[in-house]
Amino acid sequence: MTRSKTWIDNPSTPRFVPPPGAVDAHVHVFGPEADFPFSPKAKYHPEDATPEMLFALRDRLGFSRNVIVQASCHGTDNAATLAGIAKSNGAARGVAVVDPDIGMDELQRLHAGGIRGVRFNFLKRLVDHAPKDKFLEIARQIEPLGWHVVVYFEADLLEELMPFLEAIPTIVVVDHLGRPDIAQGPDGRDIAAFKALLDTHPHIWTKVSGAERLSIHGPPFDDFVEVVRPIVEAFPDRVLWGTDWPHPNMEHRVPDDGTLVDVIPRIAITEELQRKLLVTNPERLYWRA
Ligand code: 0GY
Repeated sequence: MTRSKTWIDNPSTPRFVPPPGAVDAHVHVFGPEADFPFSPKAKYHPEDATPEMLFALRDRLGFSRNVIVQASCHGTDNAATLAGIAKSNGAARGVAVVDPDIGMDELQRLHAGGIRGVRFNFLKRLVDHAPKDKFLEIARQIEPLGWHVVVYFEADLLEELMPFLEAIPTIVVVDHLGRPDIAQGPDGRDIAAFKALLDTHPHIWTKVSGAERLSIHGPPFDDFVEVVRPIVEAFPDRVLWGTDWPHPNMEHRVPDDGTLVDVIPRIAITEELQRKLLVTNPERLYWRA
């Protein structure tokens, strides 16, 4: 398999200047493969995207901190994510992917290494199995640690997942707004169903990320802004934002991270909304202790 490269080395410098302490709350590290081989079950084979590259990007974009989310290509071996956090001098925390038989000792080890959540991935193109009963077992185990759950699914699964999401005893953060069809517009079926979910479930948060994945028309992502700005304004205390660098599986449309950052002041139009989105909300989930 050819190794895929899904990021640009010299993204533009954004016009938007993030507030002090800003967190890019959805990034990954890949490898380096020589130290941290990919899972035999990985569905893509990326080039190395190292912590050093991540921190250089963070500085270029004007962010202070990162949340490193375990990517599916590393399976349930969180070593690359932990190594990234360890190299950050306290400027990164992480989200792990774990098996249900993990046990409290290993969870404590992950906590000491900066992990503050677990991710459940429902995308068939990324994982072979998404066992809800096992995921709930994991959610019950991580609750006493004060962690939360990150869930990645697409809009057509939302209705089926409702009882599962309701049964999770911790805060739940949905990746990329549950991937609505943006072509339906701000009053479309998908985003209306997702908004109803947030309206009726105060424990559910969302990452208002993924402009490059969800937009039909691409930069400057007007269609994404039109759909997502009302979500930020309706749920200002339950939203996070991330670049999603190094943008797994985006080889067909590799984004410019600077352009992505310039979407922020268009979906969070006041300084207060920007501070909540980039500082206060991620601090609550990742830097409480
Ligand atoms: C993302 C999106 C994707 C990949 C993964 O864990 C992963 O491999 O999350 C995707 O391909 O949509 O958020 O990174």
